[in-house]
Amino acid sequence: MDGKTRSTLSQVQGVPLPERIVKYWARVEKFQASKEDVLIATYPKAGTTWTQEVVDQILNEGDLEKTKRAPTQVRMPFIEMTSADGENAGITKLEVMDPPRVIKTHLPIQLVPQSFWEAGCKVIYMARNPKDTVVSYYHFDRMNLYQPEPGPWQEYLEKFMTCQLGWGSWYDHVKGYWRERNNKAILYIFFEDMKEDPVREVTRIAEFLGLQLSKCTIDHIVKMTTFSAMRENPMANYSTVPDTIFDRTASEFMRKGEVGDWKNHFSAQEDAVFEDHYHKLMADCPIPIRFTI
Ligand code: PPS
Repeated sequence: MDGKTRSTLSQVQGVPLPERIVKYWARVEKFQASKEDVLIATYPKAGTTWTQEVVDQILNEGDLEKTKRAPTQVRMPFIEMTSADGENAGITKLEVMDPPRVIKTHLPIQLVPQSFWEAGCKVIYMARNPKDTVVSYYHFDRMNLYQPEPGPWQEYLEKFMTCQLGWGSWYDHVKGYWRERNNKAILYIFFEDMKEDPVREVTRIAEFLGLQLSKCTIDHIVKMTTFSAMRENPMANYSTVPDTIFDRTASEFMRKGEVGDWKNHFSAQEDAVFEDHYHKLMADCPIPIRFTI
C-alpha cells in the first residue's frame, strides 16, 4: 500500500473527520430526513453493522429474502460517507430511496443534520466500552486503506484518549446522546447488553420501532444476527468491499465480535493510565458502561 488513498483528517465544528467528508459536508448538513426514517448512530466500531442488521431484520420480520436483497451499505446508507470525488456518497444513495430509510451515522449528536430532530425521527444509539472500541478501531484502521495510517498501537491508544481519531472524542460522543436520550426519540443500547442477552435487546429495539414480533420471529432474528451468522452472510459482512479498500491480509471486518478482547491488547500500565483518564472524563456523566460481561 503506497498510502495514496489513505485519508487525512480535517474538522467540522472542531470534530476531526476524514477530509473527503469535510469537503462535501454541506450536502450532509442540509439533508432532509422524513419522519419515518430511522437513524442508527454510533461511535466507529461500536457495533453499528450488528445494530443495522438487527433493525433491518426487525423491519422485515426476519424475512431473509428481503434482508439479503443487498449489502449493508446499500440497504442502509452511511449518510456522511463519500468517495474522494464526491460521486459515491451516502447522500446520493439516500436521495433515490423512498422513506422509511434506515440510515447509518457516526456523527456526534451536535453534527446530526437538524432535519432528523425537526422530523422527530427515531434514533438508535449503540455504545460499546471504549477499550474494546479502540482495539476494534485500531485493527479496522490497519485494514481500511481509506482510513488514516494507524501507526503503532501505543500511539494509537494515545490518539484515542486525546480524541484525535476520526469522529473525535469517544467520551463526548457517548455523553452527547446519553444526555439527550430522554428529550429526543433516542433508544440507547449497549454492545455488552446485546451480547449478554440478545433476545431482550432485540425485543426492546422492535418495541421501540413499534413492532410486536412473536417469540419465534425474535429467536430467528437473534439466530441470524449472531457474530458467526453475520460473518457467513455476504450481505452483512462487507465482503463486497474490494481488497483495494479493505486489506484483508491485515485484519478482518468481522474480526472477533467479543466483549473483553481489550485484555489481549492493553498492557497493565496502559490499562492503569486509561482507567484513571476514563474516570476523570466520565465523572460528569456516569453511563453504565461495562468492560466485561
Ligand atoms: S463500523 O466500521 O464503525 O461501522 O464498525 P461497527 O460495525 O460499528 O463495528 C465492528 C465491530 O462489531 C463487531 N460485530 C459484531 N459483534 C458481535 N456480534 C455481531 N453480530 C457483530 N457484527 C459485527 C465486529 O466484529 C467489530 O468488532 P471487533 O471487536 O473488531 O471484532
